[in-house]
Amino acid sequence: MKTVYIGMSADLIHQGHLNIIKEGSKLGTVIIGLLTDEAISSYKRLPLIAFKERKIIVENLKGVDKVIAQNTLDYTPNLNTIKPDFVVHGDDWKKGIQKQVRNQVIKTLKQWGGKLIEPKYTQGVSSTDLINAIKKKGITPGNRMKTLRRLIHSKPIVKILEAHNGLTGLIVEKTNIKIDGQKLEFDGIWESSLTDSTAKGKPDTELVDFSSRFSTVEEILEVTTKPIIMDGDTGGKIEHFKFRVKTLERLGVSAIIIEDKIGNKKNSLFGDSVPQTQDTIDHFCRKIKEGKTSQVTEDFMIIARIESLILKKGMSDAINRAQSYINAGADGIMIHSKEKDGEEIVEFCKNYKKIKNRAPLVVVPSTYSHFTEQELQDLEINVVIYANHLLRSAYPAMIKVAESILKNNRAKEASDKYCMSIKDIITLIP
Ligand code: SPV
Ligand code: MG
Repeated sequence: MKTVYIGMSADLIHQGHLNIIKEGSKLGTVIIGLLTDEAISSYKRLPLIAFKERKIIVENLKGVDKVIAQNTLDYTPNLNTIKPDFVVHGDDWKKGIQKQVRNQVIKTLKQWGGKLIEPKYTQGVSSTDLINAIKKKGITPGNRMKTLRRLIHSKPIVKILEAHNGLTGLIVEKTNIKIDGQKLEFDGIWESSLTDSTAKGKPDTELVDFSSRFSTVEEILEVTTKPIIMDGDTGGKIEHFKFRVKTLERLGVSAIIIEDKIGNKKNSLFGDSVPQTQDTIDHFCRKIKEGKTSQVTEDFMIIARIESLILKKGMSDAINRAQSYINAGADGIMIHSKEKDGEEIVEFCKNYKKIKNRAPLVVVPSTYSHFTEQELQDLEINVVIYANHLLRSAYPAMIKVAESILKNNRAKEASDKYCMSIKDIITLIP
């Protein structure tokens, strides 16, 4: 009996998949190399259905004899192990991002005289179109919530951009570019206390209360499907924090990040130029523990943010706190710094590697913005948050327009130079 290898994502099974399997089963025993979530998200999006579930579905399809994991987009490792007589794939991969993969498959098969069989691609049905149609319908709170954990698990680094209202939420949701056939987009949304407060003309001191912050979250939730990380400031009183965790879970928010400060909170980027008090390890650990005990789902994440470097308490304090917060049940650690060179972040990361039960690490490179995502990834950072950039870019544009109208006693110059057309603005939201 000949062996047939078929690589597939099988996120949404359609007749195209069934046709490939049927063609494969005419040739011999069919082994499906099911792409893992990591492999799929390395070149497109995170699959809607997680690997474990996709595996059960594919194992039960007619014509499939065995399903194994394909851990990379590259078929070579699996092909070298199995040495199949045939690989079957639709002929659509001759162009685009998969072209290289195809060439590699042909080269590898040649070593033992294997053959690539390419049935005609089934026109008129594509998983991407089906998924886009599903996405248009929206997402349930539970599914949205668990996406963040899945992303952290599947992607080398998760990219989060700030939003402070529905429109900026839409920008994070929809903005994408294509480089070398690969679609690049943000993975999720940071609901920033700084930008939410600033957009309301208020200081970032917990003055904008949680009722107001939650209503911003609702605005964003209504027009997006990507996971949301809530900037929870200090988390407030432990008694209140427990309720907030439940509220966020109900909404489908994926995580809250709370910072280990107490009392009159000021924005971290002021550093120690304003009075700010760090919480005790014991008290903050209690907040984490009580939050974790009160949550209803297994998916929601409580991420502990360490302010030791901001408040000049030293590296060993920061590391000590990271270990204590993880022991208290924190699902992740955010280390913050306002230094421009990023050196203390590099040092923290080196020390953090040695920590027991390492939890995902989050950074906010607002001041050390020259670090590339690859550099952060090399430091084993799991999540990067671009925390304030949509607001910081919009504000100077608005000031310019206001000044131009004053200077010219009319709007024409501002309208011509700085504004999108009336037609574009009225059709911006479909
Ligand atoms: C925020 O975006 O509100 C943050 C990050 O908490 S920072 O402004 O750097 O403190
Ligand atoms: Mg904040």
